[in-house]
Amino acid sequence: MIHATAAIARARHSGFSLEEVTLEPPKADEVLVRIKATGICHTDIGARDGYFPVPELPVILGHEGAGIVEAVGEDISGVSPGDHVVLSFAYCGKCPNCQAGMPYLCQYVFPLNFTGLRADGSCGHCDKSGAQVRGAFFGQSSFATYSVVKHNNIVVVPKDIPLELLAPLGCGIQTGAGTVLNALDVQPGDSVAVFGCGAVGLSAVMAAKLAGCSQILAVDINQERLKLAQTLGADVAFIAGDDLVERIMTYTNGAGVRYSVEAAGVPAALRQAVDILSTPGTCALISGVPAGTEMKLDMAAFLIGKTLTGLVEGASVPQRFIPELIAHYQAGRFPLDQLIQTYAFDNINAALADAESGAAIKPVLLMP
Ligand code: CXF
Ligand code: ZN
Repeated sequence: MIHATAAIARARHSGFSLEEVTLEPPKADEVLVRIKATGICHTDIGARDGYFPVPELPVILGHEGAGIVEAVGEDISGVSPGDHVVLSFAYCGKCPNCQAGMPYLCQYVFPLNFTGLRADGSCGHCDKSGAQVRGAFFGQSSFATYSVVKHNNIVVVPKDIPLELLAPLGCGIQTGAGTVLNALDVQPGDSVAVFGCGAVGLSAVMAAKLAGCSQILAVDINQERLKLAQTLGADVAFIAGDDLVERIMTYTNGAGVRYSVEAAGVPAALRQAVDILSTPGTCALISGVPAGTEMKLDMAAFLIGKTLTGLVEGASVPQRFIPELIAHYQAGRFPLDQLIQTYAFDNINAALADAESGAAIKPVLLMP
């Protein structure tokens, strides 16, 4: 058995408790990773609070882990003990969507990422009393000092970049940047408006800058975040409000924007993100809202060439896209370090509170 310390979610809307747990050692197709850093994403909070389909508590959450490989099962190749790795979402690799190069649309995305059980239905984690605790959240449950993962979760990364900077690439940063670079495939000269300047939205801003967009508009309710968006590449910042559509249409001389990204998780913001589109124009809906959240749109607008597309994880193949983003960071074109605030692992509840209040953009926990 592997002995680890994990932050266990035992109750909705409550802090996590740090406890000693045991994990089953890696099977033939699994890898044991010593987690050194992990980001906190709003999906962790949503899963704890019952907005995402994790069937029951207790559970070990966390899905932006990064660490060092300690052991590999006998069927594993391409990853060795000592490698630095970033962990991303789980996918089966075999279903038609995975085979077609779209692992983010894996047909088993919910069972593999949200049930808290491994693909074979086993649990793998026990607490001190021997009771089972769900793990395998996004195939990794990285709010722990050790994680046992499948090959598909793993991206091998350079050893000379601190793991705390790389951890959030596994979800939040890849989601925002991938939306702009992989899904919308913006071109130099395009205009893009980003709604919501959290880690996902700011990653979209950085990606739009990287891609050479000529007009990058940032929208948020928080002035500080808007200032940061401008430092990271936004040309202009708009404080959110009922008259936003009017203000953006005036700013764009009535033309609207070619692309918009809804990363705020607010139905009214989605409506505005569609209303400010030029024709043709495409809005990407990427915020993780609870199932059942409804939106109201003008149907007629779509007749004249507007598109609304929804996507997860920035339509990324992590093993390809994360190394690309790391290369951009190394070249000084993608300053992801600007988003990150670190906390000691045993301070996880303060980090969670700062994520919920918005005091921290991307809290990253440092494991001992
Ligand atoms: C989430 C976004 C909302 C749907 C499930 C996946 N991605 C990661 O946090
Ligand atoms: Zn996430």
